[in-house]
Amino acid sequence: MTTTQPWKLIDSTLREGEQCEKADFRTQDKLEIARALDGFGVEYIEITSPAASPQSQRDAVQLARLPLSARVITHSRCVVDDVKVALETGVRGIGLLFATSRILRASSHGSSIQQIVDAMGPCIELALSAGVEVRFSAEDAFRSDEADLLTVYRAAEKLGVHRVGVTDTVGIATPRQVYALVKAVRRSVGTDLGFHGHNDTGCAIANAHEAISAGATHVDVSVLGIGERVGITSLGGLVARMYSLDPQGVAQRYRLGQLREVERLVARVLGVEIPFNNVVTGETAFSHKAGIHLKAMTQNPGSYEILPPEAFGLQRKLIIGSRLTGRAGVGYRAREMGLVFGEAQLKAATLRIKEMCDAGSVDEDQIDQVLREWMTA
Ligand code: HCA
Ligand code: CU
Repeated sequence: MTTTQPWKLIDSTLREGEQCEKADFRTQDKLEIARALDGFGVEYIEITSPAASPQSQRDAVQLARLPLSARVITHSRCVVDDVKVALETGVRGIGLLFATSRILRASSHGSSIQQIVDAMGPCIELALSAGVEVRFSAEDAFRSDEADLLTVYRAAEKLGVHRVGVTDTVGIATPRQVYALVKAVRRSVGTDLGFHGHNDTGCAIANAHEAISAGATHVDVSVLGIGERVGITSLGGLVARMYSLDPQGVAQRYRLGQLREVERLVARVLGVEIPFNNVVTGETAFSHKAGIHLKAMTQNPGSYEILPPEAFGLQRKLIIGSRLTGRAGVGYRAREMGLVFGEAQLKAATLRIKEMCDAGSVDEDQIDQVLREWMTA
């Protein structure tokens, strides 16, 4: 299956994620997040350009020195002085970028496609001569002319970059468009290919998956998807998407049981909660409530779960105390409590629970109480 071909994760929590309104990372936060990401097993950790501020520069030096398995890379405009500053920090890769869309060329930097090609040369050569991994990304690729894109990617390939980057900077691309563009770039460039997609219309996970299907070798993600505006493809979301297609492969590569801790760490640093319905780690991600669902779940957890919670070190929850409950769920809870009900008793106890729930919210202890009372009734 094309979706299981080799692909690597570039976690950009410490770069794109720092561009999130809520993020204001202190040095210790960055070090802790980098260690946690490395523990999870991401292949790359992308950090803010050291040219951004003096503290960013000092932090980059510390991050680059951490003894991690992940490769620490940074991000840089195509400006020779910025690349020099980046190389001095000891990072092992540089992601160069230049906007190629008409709108950003006009509003952001004013360069023509030829001027972009001319500017990338010295930066790419300098980075390659330092022996680091070099990527060139066309910012806002999905609002760029395809011919312009291929011109800059081919020029970057000729200069020797290891990877070109296709970016959906504004979250405008549909999954089909991502598949088509990544395929087109793949056909005309032989380097590795990275995808970076924003989530403005909620398509970032699907888009990253389509990019992999079309031959992307690297995908940018961030913890909880944080980044500019609503952010990018989330680490947990893409891992869940890929796990559903290749459980063994994904479970071997990443320590899935650490996902929730990594997310909790980033949420704490940002001062936010993990959304209750977050993919995999949300409070309700493995909660089952309606009677029909409960019945099937007591027979086979695979009935309504494509991701086993245990694979992520989590547990499912069967919600018995609701007006939507059913006999199978109530019977299941009774058996868990060591109570054996006859059919008629179970039916009556279930009705009682539904009536109580109709009258107001009921907690687990109250349900258990009802079941105990019916046993002795
Ligand atoms: C940015 C833009 C960027 C770059 C992505 C990349 C985007 O904030 O610098 O370097 O691949 O979305 O285009 O994040
Ligand atoms: Cu971005």
